[in-house]
Amino acid sequence: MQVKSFEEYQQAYSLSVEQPEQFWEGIANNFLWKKKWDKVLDWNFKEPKIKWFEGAKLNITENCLDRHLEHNGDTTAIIWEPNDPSEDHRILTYKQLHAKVCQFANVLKNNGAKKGDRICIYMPMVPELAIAVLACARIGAVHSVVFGGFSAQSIADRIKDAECNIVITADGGFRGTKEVPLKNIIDDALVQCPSIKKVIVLTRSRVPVSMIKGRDVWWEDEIKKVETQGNPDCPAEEMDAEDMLFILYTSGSTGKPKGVVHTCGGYMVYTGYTFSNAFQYQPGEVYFCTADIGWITGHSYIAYGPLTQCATSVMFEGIPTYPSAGRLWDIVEKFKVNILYTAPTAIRSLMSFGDDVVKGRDFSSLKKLGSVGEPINEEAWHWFDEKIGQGKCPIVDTWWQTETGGFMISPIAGITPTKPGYATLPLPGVQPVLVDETGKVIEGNGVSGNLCIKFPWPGMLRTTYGDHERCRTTYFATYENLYFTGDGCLRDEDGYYRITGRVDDVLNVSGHRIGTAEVENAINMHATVVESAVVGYPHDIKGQGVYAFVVCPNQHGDAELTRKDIMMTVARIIGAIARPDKIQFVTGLPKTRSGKIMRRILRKIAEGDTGNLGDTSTLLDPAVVEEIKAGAL
Ligand code: 6R9
Repeated sequence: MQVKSFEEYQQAYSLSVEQPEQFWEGIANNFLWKKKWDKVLDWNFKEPKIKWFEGAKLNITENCLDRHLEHNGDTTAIIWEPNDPSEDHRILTYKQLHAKVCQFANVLKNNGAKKGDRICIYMPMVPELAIAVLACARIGAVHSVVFGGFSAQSIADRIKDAECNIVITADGGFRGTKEVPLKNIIDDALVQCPSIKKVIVLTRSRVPVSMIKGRDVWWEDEIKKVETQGNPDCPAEEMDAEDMLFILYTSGSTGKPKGVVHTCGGYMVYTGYTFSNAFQYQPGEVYFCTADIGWITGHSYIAYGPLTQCATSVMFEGIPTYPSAGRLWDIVEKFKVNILYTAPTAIRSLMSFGDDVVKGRDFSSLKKLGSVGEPINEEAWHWFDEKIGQGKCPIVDTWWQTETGGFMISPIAGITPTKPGYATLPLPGVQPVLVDETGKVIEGNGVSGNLCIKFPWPGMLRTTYGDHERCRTTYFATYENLYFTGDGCLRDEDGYYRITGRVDDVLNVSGHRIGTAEVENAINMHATVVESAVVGYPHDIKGQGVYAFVVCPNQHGDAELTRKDIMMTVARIIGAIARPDKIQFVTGLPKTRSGKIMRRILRKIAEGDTGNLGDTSTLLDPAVVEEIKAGAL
């Protein structure tokens, strides 16, 4: 499955374009199926309809676990490093992970879970999170993992949208110096969610929590019940390749977050193939992805992808700056990490602590580095390359999205010549095109445009949960017969791709996707706010910061207090991750005569680029611009 040279990459790429079905069939044959497919691919981007490996039967957990047991049962699957370095780390071999997944799958069954049910998971980064995810997949239940930084309201929205019937959570979780009261947040969410019949609570921080009779049960008690039942195994549910595997909510330019749906067969093949190739994973290597399982990166490249390849993964509960800015390097040294996959925002943040933190460190185990989540600036790229990689580790800058399921444009480690800031070339099976505003395909090199993909790949989203039309209009209606990514991109003279960032109203704050409309809605819910407009601005560490222009004439208390009230409102409605970095109070927003907010102007002001604001003649009240400029933060 792994290409071994640039020539092999080119051959694989050509085959994947000329005979995609033959190409992917060859890749799929490397996996374990209960029954093979009748048809490799059936598709159109009009509806859209995307079906890969139709008629095939499988269970992804047999590919992640069972098939490794005979020869690699004692291989380490997960090395878990706790938030607090004085707490012991944990190791789970494939055999142990398999046993725990089966056990918890039986817990789910005992609590009424069935194939097709949607189960919400809101947990800290502990091995039980991976176990919960895999246990759902084992019995054919659809998981919907919600990142621990989201608010009760956001959780409730997601539970209602997917009509979940079970929640898996923990009493609390640790992140740096903070304790997150997960169960309390769930309790707040569930006030709005009558569909939830059971809440399974893992003990982690052991803070006092309310446990409601008949609804809430402790994870550990339920495991004991399974043990007394004396049935440690749980046969894997037979799934159709196109059965739903999971839902993961992500932000777009309008409305509430949408539930991106991935299915069993194609997603498995795609994450396994891309993990194996981009990182050139070799047996025995220790791989460390610093993401949280609550995001797609954790789903595809902590949980599923690496496990299908029998990899050894480090899973980290904490944050890179706790207890010191050397924590990631402590972990690299402690477990002799060979592959480190992290985000530009983490790199920039660690850079800012100066070279002392990296001086004298033993980075000799590192062989390959990876970056994901946002464009990596050249300064961060070079620092990563020189200070961490010691100039000897290829950096794979992997461009992809929640919707794509896995890597799309990325170097293959040690094989594709890299360039700072470039995601380089499409992986086999990926056919990118650049289009102009009118949808015309831009040919040739040395060009830029909006990034689209013109042919399906197995890991792509199939729909948005409960609203297929939304999937169509968001991704497939902007340009005919193309999947539109929402990203701008340039292709240089060598045909290398560089992602330049979102071209829609989606912000990328510390690698997290946040919709400006979502933040505006939250701000507008504050009692004294009349209206608001949210834009991004360049932020040294986060990549982008959130800048809010807020009309709020009747403030209760002084401006500073009102600012804090608004922050609190956003934290309550969405979660702390969406809190504005800057709030500027204004008397009005720049609007056209038809009432549209001219965001272009606000963006420029937020960026501090007020020299030339362009044409403001269509504004209803140009004077408001002068006021906003004068008050810019
Ligand atoms: C995997 C993930 C997707 C958006 C995407 C783009 C940005 C991700 C990138 C990158 C430049 C990279 N993005 N990786 N931009 N270079 N290597 O992050 O998924 O959370 O859905 O975000 O992130 O703008 O459209 P997701």
